[in-house]
Amino acid sequence: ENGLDGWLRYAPLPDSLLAQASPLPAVIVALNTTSSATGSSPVAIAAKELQVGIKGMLGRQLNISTESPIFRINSTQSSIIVGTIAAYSAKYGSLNASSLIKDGFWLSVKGSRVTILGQNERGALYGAFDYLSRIAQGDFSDVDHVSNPSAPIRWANEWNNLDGSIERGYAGPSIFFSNGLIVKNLTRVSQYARLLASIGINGIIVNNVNANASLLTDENIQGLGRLADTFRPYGVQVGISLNFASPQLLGGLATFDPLDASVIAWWADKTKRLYQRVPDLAGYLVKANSEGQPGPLTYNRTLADGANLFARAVQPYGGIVMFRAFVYNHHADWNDWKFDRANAAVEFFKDLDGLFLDNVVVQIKYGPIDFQVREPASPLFANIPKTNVAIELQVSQEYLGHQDHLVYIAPLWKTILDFDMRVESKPSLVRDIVSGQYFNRKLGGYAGVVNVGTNTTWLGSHLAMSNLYAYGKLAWDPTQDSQTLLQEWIRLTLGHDQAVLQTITKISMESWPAYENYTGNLGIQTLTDILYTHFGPNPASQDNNGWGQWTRADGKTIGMDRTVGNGTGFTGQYPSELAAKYEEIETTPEELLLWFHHVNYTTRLRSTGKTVIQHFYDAHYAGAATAQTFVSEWESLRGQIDSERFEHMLFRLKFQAGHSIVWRDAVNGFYYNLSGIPDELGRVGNHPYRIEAESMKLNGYAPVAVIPSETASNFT
Ligand code: BDP
Repeated sequence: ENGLDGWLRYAPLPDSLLAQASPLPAVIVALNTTSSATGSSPVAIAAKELQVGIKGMLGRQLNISTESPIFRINSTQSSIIVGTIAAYSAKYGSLNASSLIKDGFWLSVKGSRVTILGQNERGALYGAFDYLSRIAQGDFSDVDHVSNPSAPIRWANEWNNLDGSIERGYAGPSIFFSNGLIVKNLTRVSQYARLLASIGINGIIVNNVNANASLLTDENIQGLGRLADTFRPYGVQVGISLNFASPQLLGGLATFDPLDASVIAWWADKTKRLYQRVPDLAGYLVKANSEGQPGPLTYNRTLADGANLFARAVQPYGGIVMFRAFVYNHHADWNDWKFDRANAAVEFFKDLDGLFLDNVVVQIKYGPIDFQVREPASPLFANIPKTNVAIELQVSQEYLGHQDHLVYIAPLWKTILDFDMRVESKPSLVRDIVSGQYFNRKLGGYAGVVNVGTNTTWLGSHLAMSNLYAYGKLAWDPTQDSQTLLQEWIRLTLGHDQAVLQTITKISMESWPAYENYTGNLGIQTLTDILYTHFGPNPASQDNNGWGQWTRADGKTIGMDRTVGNGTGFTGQYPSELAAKYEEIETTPEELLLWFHHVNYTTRLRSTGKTVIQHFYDAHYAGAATAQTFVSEWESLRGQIDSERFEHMLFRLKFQAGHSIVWRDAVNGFYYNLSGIPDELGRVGNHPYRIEAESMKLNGYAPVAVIPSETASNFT
């Protein structure tokens, strides 16, 4: 199996489960469709999907009918009815569906009578996928189940460039673009749409946040139209990232000032052309005044002026603007101990609260820095109650090992979604803020940076797909448990074998803690190469540059002092209860100690009594040791998983095992060199089994200086 179908394989159920299957319905009745499944609408797709899924899993060929067989709501005639509440009511008499909200569905299974009704067509499709997922997991029980999404915005962001490359993508080139244009063959796009729909994703931004203005040429607008036509039957609306300077770069205007009349007219015209070709365009995503991108600050206009420019343009068409809060100075002064990049989002956005138009949503990365292995929840979520917000999560493992390392990220996301901001000392969970519910906002939700590529595995690794699955499912219902979601995904993707279930559960649930252990502990962030690749160890690169992901490590001390009392003042951005908690070392959760405080390497941890440096050493050994077990655990599944997927993952897990040792020794060696404090267990810097390059006889090789030195043989 090559992974193309992801978790939608519809593999034949094992006999033991087949035996439990309830009697099958006779026919699939597709409401809302005029001719039988043509693939042109969500309900038609739902019917087809039910037909294919049931055939695959249960071996029965059902017919699709657009007409009901002599069916009455009370009859015992068996069938699967799929469609909208409205279509059902028109045909069979009205139904009370007041508990359904947009995109929601009702699934009723009573023996062989199955009714799947959506509040809209998209909801009907989600209901069909839900029913199929139950069958695939061997669940044949009767249900009467209403399911509504937690939030209206459940989008994927794809950082694809028009030349076909993907920023922070690890699975080959783009499925959307090549050579500056939209690709001709959209088969992969349709397959991706299917996967996204099955996890409730209803919007997709197809191009990089670092956007190229030439996406807006007439030719590319036609291409976007073809993309949108391909996504539409799956209920996924297309949106695009904009380059703020497009009126100048593409339009030839002298300015891109958001308050200039010619600029406003230019955007209005472009927006009109876009909506002419894509009437249901989801809207725009904007990265402005960040990492060199143009924005309104160039003209002394506010970020709200910038966002509202686009909000007005898309408003007549019902579009929305996702405006990113990822705005910060990347030429910061490292010598300024009061400067803190983590402060930037609140500093830029707090005073703008209430100034954004109603169709603007501020898109906030989960932590104040940038997708690190551990961050506190961004305080911005608590600071702009009069603004719609969405949370930005990253499925693509930019800082988490590029899909070459197994890291199941849902548990990390849950630490943020379940986080209580204590706004006015009341329960105020991040998930309730982003849904819009807590501050009573109309819009809100989720943006996940996915970055799939043309590789048949979509993400470059079969196991990494559990992250995409969990992302969509959490956006739908963030109260779900990450292990439960993982196990659903395992059953759907790899079948029902108990050893497979248990082993993959074990290694996946251990993977984020292990990765944190061998990369960066106690909230110091992922100690990776910060300057570009974001891959592999490079603790030295974190400091002494303008990027502001600093660790402030020297010979004796480490960590960012973010207190109000003595540091950068970041703790003061949280509501008072949390601000007080993070202000003091004693009450700061240990896993974030170095995020909030600058301490001696010899400071002792409350939990274990170990020094910070010894904790580093021990955690790196423990994390790398866990990663070694992933290989043997996986090998124990030989024969239980098809060889293609088995070998593919074995290769990656072996790489991870080796690379975790590189991480361990590089990071430990770095801090040992810096602090001069030996490892109490005598391991660091002492690896008798290692053969250093220096001890080898060189034949055709010459020594070179390796940067960073700690990744070099013998650290030189
Ligand atoms: C950083 C990435 C960079 C993105 C940026 C962003 O390294 O490639 O452009 O975030 O989110 O993490 O805008």
